[in-house]
Amino acid sequence: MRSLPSSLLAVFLLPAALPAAAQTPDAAALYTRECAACHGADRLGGTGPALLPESLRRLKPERAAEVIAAGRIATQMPAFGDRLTEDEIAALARYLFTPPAEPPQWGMAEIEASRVIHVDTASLPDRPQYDADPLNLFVLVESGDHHVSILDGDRFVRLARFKSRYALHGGPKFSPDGRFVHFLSRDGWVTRYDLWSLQKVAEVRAGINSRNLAISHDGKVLAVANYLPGNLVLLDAKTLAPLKVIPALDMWKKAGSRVSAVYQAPTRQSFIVALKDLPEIWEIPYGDPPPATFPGFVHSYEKGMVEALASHERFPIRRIQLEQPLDDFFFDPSYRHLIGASRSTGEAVVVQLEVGRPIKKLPLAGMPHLGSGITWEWQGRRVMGTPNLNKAAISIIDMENWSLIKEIPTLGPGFFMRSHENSPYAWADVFFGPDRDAVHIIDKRSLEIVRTLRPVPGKVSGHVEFDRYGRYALLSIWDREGAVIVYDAETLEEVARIPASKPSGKYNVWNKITFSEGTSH
Ligand code: DHE
Repeated sequence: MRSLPSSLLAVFLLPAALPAAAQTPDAAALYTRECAACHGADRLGGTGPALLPESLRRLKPERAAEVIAAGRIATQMPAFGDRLTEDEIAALARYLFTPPAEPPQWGMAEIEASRVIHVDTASLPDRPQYDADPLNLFVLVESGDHHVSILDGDRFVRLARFKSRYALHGGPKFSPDGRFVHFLSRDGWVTRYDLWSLQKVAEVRAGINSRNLAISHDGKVLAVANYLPGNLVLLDAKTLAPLKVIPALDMWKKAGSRVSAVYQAPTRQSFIVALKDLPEIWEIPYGDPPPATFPGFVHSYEKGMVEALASHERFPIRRIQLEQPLDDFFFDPSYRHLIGASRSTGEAVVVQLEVGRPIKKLPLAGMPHLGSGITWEWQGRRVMGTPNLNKAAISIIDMENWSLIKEIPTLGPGFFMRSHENSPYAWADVFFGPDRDAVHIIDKRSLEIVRTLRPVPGKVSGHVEFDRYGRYALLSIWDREGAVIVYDAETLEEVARIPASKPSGKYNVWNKITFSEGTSH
């Protein structure tokens, strides 16, 4: 995209630094005239993404003005620089960062009305329509041009490439047999895709601004965590029909919260919910009917839960009280313990799910990115490794006594860490700072960095996923002119390079459905 002259940029320093125009343009009218057709009259999105402060949180106001002026390459967003004056563009950008007078509504009716059925499930084939191993496929999210590719994990060729909803985030979630995969966009769109016939099956908009989704262990229910509106939405996974909307409110229904994330706890047959603004964790059993008893009824404050179960209310809430909100979780392989981190304080705590309370503060100083942690056996005990978002170190934690075993210094803070049961190595990217093109290879036995790769000097490299056998490690070059590089996981030599548009995450079907210890779930 062409960059704007600095004089113009100065005008776009929004919102506080923006000089008042002599005659302020009518931004609402401009929006209706120029933007509403694609982004919706209510700014909730249409063919283009939603344009609300919550949805634009990751965009700087000056960048929003740049996009209006110059357009966005490889999208349908045109340039308005020749049609609108500088003042008009600045007013429009400022308008997008202003909350609407009426808070937008998105409840059961809106969700149901948004549902799109692409294919009649009855017409889907009864076997994969290609000769690749359906359980060794990789689902590759290409965030540069908002596409998803399906890669054959043995031959490393694309079986399909399709347009996704705008800005997918978080790991897509697979049905337990690996046949269907579900994606979530930051705009709240859930897409169910059939990996046998390589086509979209259905879509629904579950929220306006969403965080991630989880699937029940039996593949029947999807749960979507929303910032806007602050709620958890439960969907029938097969039809994407909404089952229940649970507003994120405290016990007295006074204070509300955004929902940070939702996770599956397969051994407990429940969803675990992280709340951004309330010092609570929710556990929601999803059985139908709900179980008569539930593991962990040991505290009187769970009386509400007992009553909910007795009344056969579906999706009752068990509330686990905390000292502070926690917004990023990791689980031990038995799902008896949850490790939660607070983005605001950087603290991490261990919560025992059966007794339903925090049992230990974790000695992590660098704001762990727990969603990307992994575990392995080390000297007869289980350890977890997690990158840190604001410290150049990988933390290694003993999962029996929750002590810090080691901090491995790295070249910069990282986002993702990956390994595989059959590999002696863990891969940890450097995502921030001048060494963002580096990836460390850590020996899981010695807990030492044994190699640092710079696959494409100067370009960010990050996010690794192994194939189902642990023979290959696939790494993203995080660039619009990017690639997925396939490495031999033992020799660490490059064996293939697949061009891709800012490939963010990639997900191996087998590793996900078997809950491989080396990847996220
Ligand atoms: Fe993510 C997963 C939260 C920013 C790419 N990210 C997750 C998960 C959470 C999370 C809770 C696990 C959910 C899951 O997979 O079901 N991410 C957050 C944030 O709070 C944060 C820091 C700020 C935000 O704006 O949301 C954040 N994440 C980013 C990015 O900037 C990344 C690098 C680029 C992007 O696409 O937005 C990014 N996050 C990812 C990816 C995963 C992810 C690729 C899935 C990793 C996996 O392998 O499972």
